[in-house]
Amino acid sequence: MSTMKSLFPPDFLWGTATASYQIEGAVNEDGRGLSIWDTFSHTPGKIANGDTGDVACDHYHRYASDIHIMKEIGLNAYRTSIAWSRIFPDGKGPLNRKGLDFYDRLTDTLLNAGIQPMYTLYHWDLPASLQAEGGWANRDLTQYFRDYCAVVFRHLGDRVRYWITLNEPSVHTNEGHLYGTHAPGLSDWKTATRTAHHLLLAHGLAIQAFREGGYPGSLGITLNINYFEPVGDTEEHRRAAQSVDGLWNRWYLDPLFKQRYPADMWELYQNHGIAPPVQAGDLELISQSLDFLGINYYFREIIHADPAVPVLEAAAGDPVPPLTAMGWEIFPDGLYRVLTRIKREYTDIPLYITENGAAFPDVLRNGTVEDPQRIDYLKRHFQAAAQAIADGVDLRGYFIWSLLDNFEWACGYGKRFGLIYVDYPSQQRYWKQSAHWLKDFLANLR
Ligand code: IFM
Repeated sequence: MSTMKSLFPPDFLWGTATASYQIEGAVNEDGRGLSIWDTFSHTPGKIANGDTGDVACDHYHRYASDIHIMKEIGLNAYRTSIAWSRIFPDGKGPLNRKGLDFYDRLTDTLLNAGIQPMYTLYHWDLPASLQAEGGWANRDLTQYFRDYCAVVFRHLGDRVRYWITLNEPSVHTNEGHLYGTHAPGLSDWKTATRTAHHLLLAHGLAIQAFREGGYPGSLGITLNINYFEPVGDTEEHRRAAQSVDGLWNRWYLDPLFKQRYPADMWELYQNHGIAPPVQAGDLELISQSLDFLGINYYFREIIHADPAVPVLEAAAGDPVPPLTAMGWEIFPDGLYRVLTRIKREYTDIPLYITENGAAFPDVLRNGTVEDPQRIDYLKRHFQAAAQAIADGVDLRGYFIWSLLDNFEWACGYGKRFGLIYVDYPSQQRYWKQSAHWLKDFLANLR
């Protein structure tokens, strides 16, 4: 670990990451409108155990003590998201001042604690009224998103130094619009490819609004980039891994950094009649320069050719243990490979790991959780990040998912990703051993 000390620069951001619907609760308070996650989670059968984000970690009321925990751990940054439907309850139209007030309080409390906020403008909680207008398949949403972002920038742009337009557009597109496991629960290729294109356009319009306002901070996007490897070195398996990489990674990286959709995926989608309608100027808008790129990394998947799978003709094999409670393979070298790939194939702009972490079957005993697996997980991923820095990657920060156990989407509260254990009935917070470990790690860096 001593080698790590010299490898992470002194101004490196060390934070945790969360998202509005997963922690805030208070869904009916202070004029918040419904989001697609409210409607989805209240639809029977969609979420494990019938869980909803109605109360979640009650962070809306407990943010000050949660920030106190971050300070105690020694963190200097915090990534969370702004709930669009708190600001515009219907996604557009009348502004809800009280929604902005919450993020004002949050921002000022963070800054007073010496913690830099990094705000994501969209972490999947689309105002439900906009879903009623067709959701992201409707191109008009891109303008509504721009208008919402412009208001948030105007309000907080003087104080917030780090902005992220979208969180993981690939996961929102695929889980929400292709596989139907996330809100809004749709399963349709055409809707999915339109959604992806419109999300990227919305990102482009948000950049425009930010640049026009001349705000002092920096702006990026967060992509979920996992590592896909062919099961064997044959043409068919290589092609299968390439398609999966195309669906999840390149469909976003290429337009953002190369101003075009990947030719192989475009051809595949055209052959199936599912390519999105792209208008003149769209790709220029999408590929405007960014100040940084956020990477969320979680796992490796080993891919094989499978002619039975529609469109992609590819599937993931059984993950290789050890696994997290999500069933995800623990593969720290994948983080190194993803970071160095981005530099090699796409961009030299600063990178932040905006999410990395793991769920394990944590049990609260005597006021704490013994979670050696999480400590080991973090150590090994920190080492992979340090190696990437040593090899020239301009990595500026690392955000652990997550500060608190929280609402893990379709898995509900059953999967615990936090450094801090949340006893949901009492809303008591308990430090897991990993939180103590992180505190020592950070103290030793200084
Ligand atoms: O909880 C999610 C988060 O919302 C987005 N990235 C992955 C995390 C763990 O699944």
